Amino acid sequence: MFYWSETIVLLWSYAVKIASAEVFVGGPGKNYVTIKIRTDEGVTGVGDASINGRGLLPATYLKEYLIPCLIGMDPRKTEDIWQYFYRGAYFRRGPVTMAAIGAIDMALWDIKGKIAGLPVYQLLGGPSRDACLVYAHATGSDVEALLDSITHYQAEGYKAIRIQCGIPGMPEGYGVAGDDEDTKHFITDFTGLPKTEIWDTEKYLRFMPGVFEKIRERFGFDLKILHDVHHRLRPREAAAFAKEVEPYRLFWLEDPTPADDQSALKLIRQHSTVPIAIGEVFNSIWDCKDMMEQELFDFIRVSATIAGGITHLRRITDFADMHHIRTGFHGPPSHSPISMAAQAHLNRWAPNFGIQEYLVLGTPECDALFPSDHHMKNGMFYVSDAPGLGIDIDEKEAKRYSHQAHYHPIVRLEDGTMWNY
Ligand code: CS2
Ligand code: MG
Repeated sequence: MFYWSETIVLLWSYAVKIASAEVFVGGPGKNYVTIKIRTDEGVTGVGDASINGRGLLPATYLKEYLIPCLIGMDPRKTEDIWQYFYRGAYFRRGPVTMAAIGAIDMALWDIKGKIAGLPVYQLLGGPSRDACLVYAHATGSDVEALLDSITHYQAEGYKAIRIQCGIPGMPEGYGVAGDDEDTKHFITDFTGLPKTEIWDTEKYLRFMPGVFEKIRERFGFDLKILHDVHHRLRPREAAAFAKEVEPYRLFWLEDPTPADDQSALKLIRQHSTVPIAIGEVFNSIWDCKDMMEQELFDFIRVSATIAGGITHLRRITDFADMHHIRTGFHGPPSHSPISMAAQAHLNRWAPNFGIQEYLVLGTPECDALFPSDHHMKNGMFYVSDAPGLGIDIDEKEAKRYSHQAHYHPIVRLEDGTMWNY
């Protein structure tokens, strides 16, 4: 039997081609880099390529090198297009390349979902859970301020909270709130050169365990607490610290050592069972394959934005699962809500989901720029059931913003030696 309707659907789907792609740079107080791809049938998809402090690079990579090749391709070939740009670059990997490939990949999954009439998590294998646990950031310049901040987030319903505390003698430190909202949300100074922060490992190691003790005294052990060392310790120091904080039962200890040293975690593992999270600076499975095989950590922190989009994150997630590693994808405010949406679909699917960092600002300006009905309730993220990623960029709103150069702070020891931010 010959069905005309099926033939028309087949003809339509065979004909689909990428007609155009546009890159938008900027956002409310942010340098979001967004690609919007359009097919010849008018179906659109969006992706995020934001790199904090280096925003123009992925935008240029997309505009000058990838988009010219993309026009005319079949948008449903997510895997082949990913391989085309990854293998085709010859000089592989690196955050700029992987962010540009990742943004295209997110947009193509978005289009694929819209063509199929399904949310992306259904295309990945369907839901493994109804909603996904997220963690918020509590911070204080001293312990009392930190305890107040935890109380605030707990009252909002968060079950998992990252804690960062000012250290006496180190007035400004990573993740510690200043007086204004900007510092709290890590928006670095939009003028001038990088600001300098001072770090002292001894002061940190002496003070920080007592902070965990006070948190447990005040909040008990039901609250999941996380902490980010932000690459500051040497392996021996990190091993001693991890051992000392074991009684406070952290959900995770993040980036205890510089993430580029693949063997630094071995010493920590030999001395402590504290769960380790690492990977927000990784952009490829090849940055962590050996560590995963050796089961040196417990949560993988890669992001869809820096690590090649949904296609590559799915591959890393599956490999992680074989080594008892759960996901804890990076969710900084410098990545756009499109990145959060892409990760939310992976989170809803992944059998080895762990937790999601959640810092999207949710201001009216941000919601106007990226309309979606993904939502948060009681510390849980609920994924939209709209076909595709369930998020868009409002092109008119996008025209209001442009790129503004800014830097991360840099870190020096008290004697002036450069250290790790
Ligand atoms: C942090 C990041 O979210 C985190 O865990 O380590 O906020 C990191 O400092 C920024 O992404 C750097 O741009
Ligand atoms: Mg971190």
